[in-house]
Amino acid sequence: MLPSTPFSSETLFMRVTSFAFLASLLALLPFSSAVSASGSIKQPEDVLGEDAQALNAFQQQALDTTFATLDAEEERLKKRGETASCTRQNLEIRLDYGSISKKDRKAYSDAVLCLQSKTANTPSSHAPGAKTRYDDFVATHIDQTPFIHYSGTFLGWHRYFTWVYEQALRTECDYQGPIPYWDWPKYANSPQDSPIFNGDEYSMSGNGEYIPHAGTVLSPLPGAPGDPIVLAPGLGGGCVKTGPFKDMQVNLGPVALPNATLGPSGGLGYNPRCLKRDFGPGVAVKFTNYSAVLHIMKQQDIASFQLELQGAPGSGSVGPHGGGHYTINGDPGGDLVWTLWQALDPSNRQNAISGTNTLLNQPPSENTTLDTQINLGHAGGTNISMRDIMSTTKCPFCYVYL
Ligand SMILES: *[C@@H]1O[C@H](CO)[C@@H](O)[C@H](O)[C@H]1NC(C)=O
Ligand SMILES: *[C@@H]1O[C@H](CO)[C@@H](O)[C@H](O)[C@H]1NC(C)=O
Ligand SMILES: *[C@@H]1O[C@H](CO)[C@@H](O)[C@H](O)[C@H]1NC(C)=O
Ligand SMILES: *[C@@H]1O[C@H](CO)[C@@H](O)[C@H](O)[C@H]1NC(C)=O
Ligand SMILES: [Cu+2]
Repeated sequence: MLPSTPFSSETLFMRVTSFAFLASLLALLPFSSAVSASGSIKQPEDVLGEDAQALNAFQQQALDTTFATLDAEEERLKKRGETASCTRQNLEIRLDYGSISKKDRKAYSDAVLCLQSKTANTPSSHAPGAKTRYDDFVATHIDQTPFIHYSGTFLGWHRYFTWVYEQALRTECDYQGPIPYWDWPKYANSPQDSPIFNGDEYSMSGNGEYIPHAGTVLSPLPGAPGDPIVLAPGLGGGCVKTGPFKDMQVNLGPVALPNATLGPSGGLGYNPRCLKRDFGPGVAVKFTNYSAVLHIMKQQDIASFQLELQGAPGSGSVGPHGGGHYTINGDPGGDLVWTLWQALDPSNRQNAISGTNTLLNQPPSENTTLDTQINLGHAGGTNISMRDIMSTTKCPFCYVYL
């Protein structure tokens, strides 16, 4: 259930795709966006602000509930002589990039580089620009953007997408660990100094070279309510010259980036160029700070939750989801916040879905339900129903965020 909107569907599409992702960076990042995890591996409690502490408390509560649920399920099956497939023992823990060892960070970026060195599964008749297995994921996201943002499948689709990407890193590139995530608010003041983007050999590469430029302006339609959203310019703008991805060739896109013309074949054509980035504290501080993320966690129903996460159209906010995109020009997903939010009230939230099968219901489509099927095209995975991806501790998944 999405509110009526002051934007035309075309503008919405442009606006959403512009911050929904930058095709070039899509799969480079851990998709799971971030709320700070428990204080134990993060800053000590006493240096955390009130909002960060409140988020930690939510996270603790969510974990306690999840463990209790897992134990109860294990016990229930045991009584019937069956074994649970997801238990405390085999539960995978997704950690913040900065909380894993340097060796593991290197293993992760190596695996992504490996995926970028393998031949694509996408037929060139479908996406001539898809050259690598990594590109398969980018192409799928480009293909499906009109159905997977501001739609009922938004959260579920990104959860499954992240998981299938993780599987590809493991089965095709020998990656062992769980996929790390990017702890947004923790690094909001200075993303360029965070372990994930500081440009050292253990990072996911740094910012683009600095090129003086103005900030991006996202304007609503003439006559529409709401002021243009002016995003502060970042500290880069040019090609990435540091870290593991300094020589990366981006093949697909761009897709509706501000000041960039649409790439050939609607973004699916071959358009080789360097990897560019432009992040800085301006956008991150404004949209991905602790109070912004806390605000989302406090939403009581799924419609408000996912709307606030993406930024309500016309509200002047791009939301933490959009803020994350603009900060790094990648897809930050939202699985972590959704996972936490669900666990805070499982009986009401586990299976809650809101929205239709198209972006802001343009063109009008059916409501998304538990029976709605999603698929990831040539990226991998199977056709799977929303019902089967609502819990991160039920098959095929078995993970939590810490
Ligand atoms: C779709 O969802 C909306 C909002 O929850 C609801 O008002 C409407 O009745 C639903 N339509 C159908 C056909 O179920
Ligand atoms: C976009 O292009 C306009 C006109 O060429 C320029 O003034 C502005 O600085 C550009 N914005 C960005 C973000 O590059
Ligand atoms: C934190 O985020 C909220 C919501 O986007 C914003 O209104 C507020 O100004 C931000 N705080 C800072 C210090 O920028
Ligand atoms: C999966 O879904 C796609 C698109 O909805 C459909 O074209 C395809 O036939 C389905 N594949 C299977 C194996 O059901
Ligand atoms: Cu997306």
